[in-house]
Amino acid sequence: MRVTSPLSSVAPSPCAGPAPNTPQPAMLLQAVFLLLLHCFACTLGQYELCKSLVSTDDGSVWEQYACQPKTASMKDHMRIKVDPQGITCGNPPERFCTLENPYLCSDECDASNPDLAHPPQLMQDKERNALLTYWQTVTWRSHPEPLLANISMSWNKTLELSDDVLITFEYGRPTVMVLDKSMDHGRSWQPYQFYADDCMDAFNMQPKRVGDLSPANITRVICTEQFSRWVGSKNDKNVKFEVRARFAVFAGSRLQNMDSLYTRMESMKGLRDFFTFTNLRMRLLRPALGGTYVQRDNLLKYFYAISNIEVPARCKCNLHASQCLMLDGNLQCQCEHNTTGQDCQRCKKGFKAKSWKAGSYLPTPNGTPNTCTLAGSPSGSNCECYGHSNRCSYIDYLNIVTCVSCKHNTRGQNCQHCRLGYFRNASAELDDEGVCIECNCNQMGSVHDRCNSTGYCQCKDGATGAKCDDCLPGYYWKQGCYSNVCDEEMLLCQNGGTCHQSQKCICPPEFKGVLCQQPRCEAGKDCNAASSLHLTTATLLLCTLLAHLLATFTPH
Ligand SMILES: *[C@@H]1O[C@H](CO)[C@@H](O)[C@H](O)[C@H]1NC(C)=O
Ligand SMILES: *[C@@H]1O[C@H](CO)[C@@H](O)[C@H](O)[C@H]1NC(C)=O
Ligand SMILES: *[C@@H]1O[C@H](CO)[C@@H](O)[C@H](O)[C@H]1NC(C)=O
Ligand SMILES: *[C@@H]1O[C@H](CO)[C@@H](O)[C@H](O)[C@H]1NC(C)=O
Ligand SMILES: *[C@@H]1O[C@H](CO)[C@@H](O)[C@H](O)[C@H]1NC(C)=O
Ligand SMILES: *[C@@H]1O[C@H](CO)[C@@H](O)[C@H](O)[C@H]1NC(C)=O
Ligand SMILES: [Ca+2]
Repeated sequence: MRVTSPLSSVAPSPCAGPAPNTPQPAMLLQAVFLLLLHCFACTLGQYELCKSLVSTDDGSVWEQYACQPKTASMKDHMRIKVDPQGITCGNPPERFCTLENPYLCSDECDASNPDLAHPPQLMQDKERNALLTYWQTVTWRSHPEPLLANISMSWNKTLELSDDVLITFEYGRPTVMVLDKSMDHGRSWQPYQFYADDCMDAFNMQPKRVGDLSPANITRVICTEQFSRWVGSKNDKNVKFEVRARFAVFAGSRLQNMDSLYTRMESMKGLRDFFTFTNLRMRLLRPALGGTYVQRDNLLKYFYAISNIEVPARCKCNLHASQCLMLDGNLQCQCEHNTTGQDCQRCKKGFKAKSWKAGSYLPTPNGTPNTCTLAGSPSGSNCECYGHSNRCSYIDYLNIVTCVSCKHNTRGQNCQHCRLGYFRNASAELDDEGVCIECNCNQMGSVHDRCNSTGYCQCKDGATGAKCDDCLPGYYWKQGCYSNVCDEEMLLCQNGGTCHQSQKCICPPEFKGVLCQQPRCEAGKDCNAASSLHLTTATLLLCTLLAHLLATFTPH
């Protein structure tokens, strides 16, 4: 693995180094301990350390804390895509004017000339010598067709916003735009904020400001008119997604009380997720107009131009890492607490005594690390239950410790087996809640409700299929499998009878028997007449009797 740039590091402080692990005089030990304590107070409130070596009378031990990476400028790591193709200006070269100087259309955009080109990467470059660089679109020549552009930003990493997203527009901010976010790498999207000079007109939404929101509805998606109005392009170029103002609702105007915010993050449903994303997308729906309507005689002054996109955020590491590094081109949490995965979202192999949990900000100021523990290690629960039980009991006469009330359909001393009627999910780890799958044996078709380790039930005669809900050839299903009475091969209905659902032959009136093999009357003209449906049971009986008598007296 190639490490290219650290995104965060623990600030050098007297407590960052390991404490002495050789025996020390008691006084010195105590001094070190006090110093360490002091340092925890100053750094751990920010969750910048995952663990620290602490000296005690029994020697040095690691203490673990909830931790998270520092905020970084995620603009440096974002992948930008602009749609539709051909929206970027300069191919072919074109002239444009500005809203301040609408009749001096002397500016030129030319993709083939580095000095006059405005490619997408100029939205995320570092500007040197105060030289403004920006991405620019084609002009609105095709009016009244709308001038639309999408800017998609992806990181291939779950991130958490830690300050305002700031998009800087040159030559005026769009009069209508939407900021979207995705939390699943672009598979699904949701609006984050609507922006318009007239929210009612553009989105049929009441205009709101973040300041209008109360703690209870701080995660509401709003439409704001604050960043879309024309105030002269020089005055305000920024479109904001306000994170700081939302934080301030809980943390105070200068964010002096972050603990209060973090406490809310734990307790208020959806608050943390509101700031979480993997992708962002801007949908630019109408450019700055510089007035109330579009001047059709000068469409060269309408376009979008963005000089910078600032996305201050931190990697989401589930409070299990204090560093997030660029490795092989992707952001990756440097997981502690024996966790692993891009977001430290799993326990490491062999550390699954309990099921994985995100770290917690609570109790403040150090939080709870929720470390993954070695299966069977004394630091975990004494008896491993793979997260399916949190109670153990000592059974005297067997001299064993066993898990009590295994959940998730598990059973066994360590909740390591599946209950009867369930089987082991081969793609799930032992500590997964979905480790046991119901056998689901067909009640009619199976001998009992248990199945083997691949989910196959034991079938009664004639039944087949993993769940015994199907019949073997030669059998038909009717709340269980029964041998065919008739079929199209061996058990053919005779004398023009037809086989009904393998269950019975439907015979022509003159024949009877399971396979219609028997004429109703073997002799006597009356019987032909008897075949008519008007016959009564009595005459039928008489007829049968006659036939029988005839058969008896026929000489051999
Ligand atoms: C922008 O993205 C939206 C959502 O995927 C899509 O419906 C729209 O067509 C896109 N617009 C452009 C100009 O590509
Ligand atoms: C996204 O990140 C994961 C984990 O680091 C990596 O395996 C995957 O290849 C990355 N995908 C892209 C498109 O870079
Ligand atoms: C949020 O709640 C406050 C008071 O509870 C209310 O005045 C305000 O209109 C709500 N905002 C939105 C966008 O619903
Ligand atoms: C796992 O966590 C324990 C503390 O519970 C720690 O002592 C140990 O060093 C960690 N192991 C790894 C491989 O990170
Ligand atoms: C088996 O486990 C996998 C991994 O946890 C899970 O995605 C899947 O839904 C489980 N299957 C069933 C049938 O529960
Ligand atoms: C479970 O039963 C099915 C059907 O009898 C069989 O094919 C399979 O090999 C069995 N699996 C095991 C692990 O015994
Ligand atoms: Ca720039």
